[in-house]
Amino acid sequence: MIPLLSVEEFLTKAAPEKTNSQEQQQFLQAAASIIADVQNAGDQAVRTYIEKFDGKAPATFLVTEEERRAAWDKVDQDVIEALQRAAKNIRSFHQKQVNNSRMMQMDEDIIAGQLYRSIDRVGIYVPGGTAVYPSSVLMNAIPAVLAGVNDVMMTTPVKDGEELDPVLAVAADIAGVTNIYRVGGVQAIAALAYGTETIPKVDKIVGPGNAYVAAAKKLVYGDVGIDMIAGPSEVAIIADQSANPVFIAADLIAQAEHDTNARAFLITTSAVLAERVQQELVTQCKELPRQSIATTSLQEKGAAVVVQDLQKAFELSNKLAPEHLEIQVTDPLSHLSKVRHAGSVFLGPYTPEAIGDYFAGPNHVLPTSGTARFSSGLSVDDFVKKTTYLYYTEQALRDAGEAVVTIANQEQLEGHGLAVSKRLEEK
Ligand code: HSO
Ligand code: ZN
Repeated sequence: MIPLLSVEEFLTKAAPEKTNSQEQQQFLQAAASIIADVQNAGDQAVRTYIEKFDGKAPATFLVTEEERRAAWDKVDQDVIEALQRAAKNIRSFHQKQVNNSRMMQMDEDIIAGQLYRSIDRVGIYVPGGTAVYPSSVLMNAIPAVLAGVNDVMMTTPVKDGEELDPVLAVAADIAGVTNIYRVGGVQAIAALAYGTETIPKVDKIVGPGNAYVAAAKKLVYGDVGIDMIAGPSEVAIIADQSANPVFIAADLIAQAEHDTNARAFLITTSAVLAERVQQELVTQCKELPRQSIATTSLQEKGAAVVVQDLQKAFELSNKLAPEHLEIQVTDPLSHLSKVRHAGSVFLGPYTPEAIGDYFAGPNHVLPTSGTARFSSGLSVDDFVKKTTYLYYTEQALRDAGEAVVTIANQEQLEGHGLAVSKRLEEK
């Protein structure tokens, strides 16, 4: 079910796909022409592309207050309560990331510091189609609201101009989203980046999307900020002989059911466990509504490998830098220090990735495709900028003056040196 490979084969299969492939170039080209049209023709172009890709366009893009209120009656009470509980956990985890501005007395005559200021307006892209994830609304919007962002603009596609999925409206309310627009795809990214008559321009766009949306985010980056370019979701599970094959198979399947490109990897020190996981995968897939997606992704994108010891297991995992890493071994916490690169780590048999996807508190918007080597999951930091500041007294400048003039002369920027020495000559 999941191919059992040698270490070399495993590393080749688990290596992320290149982002500058020919296919990628096609996505970029298609996105670029839609973006240019939206820049030129605003709402009219957005409408044309919705009609082209999503069927009928909605009468108005903005979801009204009444529609948002009415959505609450259309969602089951237990769903609302579960989302509220999840939001509370996500809020309390992210609350601890809120950094306060800092003032530092460097020495008697110098004050330096950092101002933390939130971004004014952000756009949250929420995918539609089969992947309607209220959990992603919470994960994207809650850190923005905690950071102090004033306007949180959410865009999401709807089918044939119909009403917004009410669960997304409820999640948006719980998370504190300001406006919701019924627009998806590249046209939504373009509208957020450059503004149209009805959709205001934002300063940063966050949230996952398909390959076209990812290409569009790449193209608008620089004119606006973006969180990351999301690739297919991944999990790597490190397991020893003590791990429970039922749990491991369930977690591999949970990953694989996302879509046929999702990637699930097992790295184990036990050949017996690998074999039992295989059997479990077959059994558990039989009962799964998304059986065909899960089996395709396990077979085509997944891989398992048996290694000689946990040291080697972590070495492989660090090479992958997986989005999610589960550590299902005896005394899992004692191995945390071996993790060098991973988006988010799940320790022990009772911490499935699913608890993090939905509920526990850490963000589920995480770096994929090996980008955990150099980047992090979404957090409050994504919605703040830091402005540094300085205050020097005359004495402090006098103490520094000579060194500054020396460097200025070395760079042949005499004016810089003069900006210091003029002040010191005055008296
Ligand atoms: N595993 C996804 C998040 C998600 N799962 C949303 C279910 N819904 C990426 O971390
Ligand atoms: Zn998931």
